[in-house]
Amino acid sequence: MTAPATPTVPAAPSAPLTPPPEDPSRADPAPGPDFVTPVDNVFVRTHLGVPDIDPETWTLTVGGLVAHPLRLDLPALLALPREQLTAVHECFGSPFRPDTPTRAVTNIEWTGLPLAALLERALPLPAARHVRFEGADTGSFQGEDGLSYVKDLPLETARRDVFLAHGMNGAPLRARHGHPLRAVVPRMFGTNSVKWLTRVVLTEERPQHMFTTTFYTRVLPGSDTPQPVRALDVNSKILTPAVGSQLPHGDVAFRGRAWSTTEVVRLDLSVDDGPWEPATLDALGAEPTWQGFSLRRTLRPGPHTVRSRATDAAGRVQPPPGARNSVHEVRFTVG
Ligand SMILES: Nc1nc2c(c(=O)[nH]1)N[C@H]1C(S)=C(S)[C@@H](COP(=O)(O)O)O[C@H]1N2
Ligand SMILES: [Mo]
Repeated sequence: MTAPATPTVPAAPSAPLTPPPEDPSRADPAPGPDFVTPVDNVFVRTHLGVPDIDPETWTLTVGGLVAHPLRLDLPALLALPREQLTAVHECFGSPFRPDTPTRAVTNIEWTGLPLAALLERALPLPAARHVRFEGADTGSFQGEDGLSYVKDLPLETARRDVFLAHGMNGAPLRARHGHPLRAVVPRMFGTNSVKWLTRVVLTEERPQHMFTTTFYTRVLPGSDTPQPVRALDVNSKILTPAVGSQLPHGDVAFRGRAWSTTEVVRLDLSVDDGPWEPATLDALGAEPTWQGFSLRRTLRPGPHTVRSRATDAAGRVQPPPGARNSVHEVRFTVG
């Protein structure tokens, strides 16, 4: 299959944004005020549906260019030393509309183990350069049948960053979030975090696939070649006031979250087209989580607008409207 430079599909079909069959009424929930997002409030993204997996027969294999191919069943995996990772989890949005903001974002406490623990046992061969991750979900997407969900990363990136999660917020993963095992790639868009993981394959070349080289590519500022959708953008989201809300009085507490691949070092708010003013911003801890921000203002009755703009330690700033991580704007009314 050859990879077009940019997706040629004009509009987003509903497939990537469709809630799973098990809960057809589920729309994107709001992440809420909690630092760790309750599982019920976490968005769900499936391209091929939720597979029916029997945990008794499920296995994970690590193969391809390795000296010692591995096959682990669930008890073997659960018996390995456990670690925790709290990380921001953001959906890139439709692969057909890479410039449209969605701000589907949450912060999750994952339980599992680093992929590196398995790679140490599998012993990658010198020719291995890339890692292919494959989920158990199969189906059709964009007219191609018999697809599975496949992503890839450079071997060194995968060895450094990929976490294999079997728990989410202290409980086993739910079916729709990848039970019994999923990849989690901190500081990257959720599309890289393959759910229902069954196969990890080390290869010399990048796999050519619908979800690796055809879709989920983007042209980043300062480049003219499409790159795989990986690193998060600097971004922020105002959570309160909620979009379109009617507040009883003008003593308003603005609150929200900011995140990036590195620490967000400044968060500015602009109220009613006024100047950017720095909000109080929580520092980034040891883990790749989101950061809270807040600012209080007393406002007159009537319609208002608030915008948020994050700046990260790498000097990246949220751009004006027109980009997927453009400044966030919320309109609300007082009185
Ligand atoms: N196997 C598989 N993994 C997948 C997907 C998928 O469709 N199949 N969707 C990806 C996308 S686009 C996102 S944003 C995240 C969503 O994870 P969640 O549904 O647990 O929030 O899973 C990723 N991993
Ligand atoms: Mo996504």
